[in-house]
Amino acid sequence: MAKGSIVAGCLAPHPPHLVYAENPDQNEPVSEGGWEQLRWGYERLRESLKDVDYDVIVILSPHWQTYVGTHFIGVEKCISKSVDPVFPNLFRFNYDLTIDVELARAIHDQAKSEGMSVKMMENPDFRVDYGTIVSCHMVRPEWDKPIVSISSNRSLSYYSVEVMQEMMKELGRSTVKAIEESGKKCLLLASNSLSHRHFVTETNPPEDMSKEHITSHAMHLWDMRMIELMRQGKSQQIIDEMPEFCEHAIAEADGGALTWLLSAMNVPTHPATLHGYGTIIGTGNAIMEWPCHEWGDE
Ligand code: 2X7
Ligand code: FE2
Repeated sequence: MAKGSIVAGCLAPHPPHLVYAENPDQNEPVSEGGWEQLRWGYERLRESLKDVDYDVIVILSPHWQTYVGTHFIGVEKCISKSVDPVFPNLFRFNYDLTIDVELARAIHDQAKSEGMSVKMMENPDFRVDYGTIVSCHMVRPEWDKPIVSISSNRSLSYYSVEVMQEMMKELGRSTVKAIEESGKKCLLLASNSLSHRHFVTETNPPEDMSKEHITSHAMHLWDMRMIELMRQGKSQQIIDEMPEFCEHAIAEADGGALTWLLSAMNVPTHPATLHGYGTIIGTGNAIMEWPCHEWGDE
C-alpha cells in the first residue's frame, strides 16, 4: 500500500455568517449576501484545490469543546440540524455527512499510544458543531468526501497555552503518522478565526457591510503579523508567539487547531498562500493554504 499523505493544509475560518451569506439549500435563514471578500477567498481556495486528488477531510474545530481529552466522532453517518447557539438567526443548517471512522480510530489509537488522553465519540444522536460544518461547507460544498472530526481539548482553560501547544504538537505528529499508515490522501483544516474580539451587538440586517470592520488597530496588527509569518513560511515563529497571540488578540487559535495543523505538516518552512482576509462582527479571518502536494517527499 502506498504511503498516505497530507495533500494540503488550510486555515479555514468558520463564522456562520459565511454560510448565511451563501444561501445554500441546507440553511434556513435567507440573506442578501455580505462578507464577499472572505467568500471570494473561499472561491479561490476551492479553485486551487479543484484538481487535487484526496480521499478525506480531517478537521479540528474549536467549537467542539472537550475538557477530558481529545475526542473523535466515531459514528459513520451524522444527519441532523446544527443551530449556532449565538446566531440562531443566521445558522440553522440541515447536515448529512459521512465520517471516516477507520481513519478517526487510527489517529485516536496512535495518539493514545503516545500517552494522550483520547476518546471515540459513539453517541448516534451527537450534534456536530457549527465550526466543523461551516469550514467543511465553504471548502467543499458538494459534501462528497468523508470527514474526520476532531474536538478541541480545552487544555488552555485547565492549564495554559503552553500545555495546549505541547498537546497539539503531539496530536499533529500522531495525525500525520496515522495518515501515512492509512495510505489515504487527506486535506487538513484548522477551523478558526485569527483575532477574536467581536462586537456585542448585531446590525440590522446582519449583512450590512457598511458596519463591518476590525474591532481595533491592535487586532489588525496581530492579524497582519500572523498572516505575514504564514506567508513567509515561519511556522516555528507562529508557534513560539502563540502565547502572546492568544492572550493579546483573544485569538481563536487558543483551541489548538492552528498548532495541530502546523505540527501535522512538520512545521513547514514553505510559504502559505493567502486566499482572502476579512472581518466578521469585528473578528479577523484569513483563508490560507499550504499546498503540501507540491513539496514532494521531505
Ligand atoms: O465562531 C465564530 C467566530 N469564530 C467568529 C465570528 C463570529 C461568529 O462565530
Ligand atoms: Fe468561532
